[in-house]
Amino acid sequence: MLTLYHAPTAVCAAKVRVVLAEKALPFEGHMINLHLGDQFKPEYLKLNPNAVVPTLVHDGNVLIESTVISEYLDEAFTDWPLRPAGALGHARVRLWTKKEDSIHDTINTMTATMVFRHDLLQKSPAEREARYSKMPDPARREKWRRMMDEGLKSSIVADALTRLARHFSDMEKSLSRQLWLAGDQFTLADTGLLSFFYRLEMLECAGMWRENFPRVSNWYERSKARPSFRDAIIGYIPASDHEKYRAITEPLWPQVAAGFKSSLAAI
Ligand SMILES: N[C@@H](CCC(=O)N[C@@H](CS)C(=O)NCC(=O)O)C(=O)O
Repeated sequence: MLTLYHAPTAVCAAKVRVVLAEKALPFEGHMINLHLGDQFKPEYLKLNPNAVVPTLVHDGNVLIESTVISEYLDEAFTDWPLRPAGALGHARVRLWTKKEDSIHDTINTMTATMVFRHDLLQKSPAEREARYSKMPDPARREKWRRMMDEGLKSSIVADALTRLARHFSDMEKSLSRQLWLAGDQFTLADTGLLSFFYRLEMLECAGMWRENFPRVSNWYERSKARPSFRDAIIGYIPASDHEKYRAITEPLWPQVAAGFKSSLAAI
């Protein structure tokens, strides 16, 4: 029995839902309301001391970290493999998923400075501080304080844009040699990025790859055509979120585009 603690729009949770969908694995879902702070409740912290989603429970065993969970599922359920057989194939996939773990931070940065900041700035400084102070990791607390104070002008955003530019460039090179990121098979290297791309698209930032990386654009369109994308990502996102994100982020894109252009020139 598989139980997934997740949230509809959380990109790391969606990453695991894509793996479950690709492998046709049924699961029982428990929604954690991140806006209401369910992730900080003592009973959830016992499962995931980092106060984040996803958490997977398989036959009573608790697993955290989306990449670890994805690899676990691929190893525990061998139908519809998402890695090539053998040590070399696993290593090739691992190289991508390792990079993707650090790319998650850039998606968090762009979402927080473009959308969450818009909401949080409507709260009082004391309410904002109360929210940060619940985050178990001091570095994460500090990052949130700075992102909320500095917004898109922050050097945290400039750093995120540079890391994204490098990542797209690495993808473009890899996709010039093969169909998917780790070879000619669709693997965890690909599944790990899809919800990140969709989030950037929701933030009206798809121009980052559409205007600069044709192979990456083609890879994303092929990935989006897979049923798992519809079932595990799009199907969970309410239309109201799309409208809200578009209204907030469309006017911000020119500023992000200018920063991204400078990052591209510098890599
Ligand atoms: N490295 C973790 C990151 C998990 C993570 O940051 N999850 C976000 C959603 S994508 C979350 O739960 N955030 C809750 C919060 O910010 O309070 C993983 O890959 O599982």
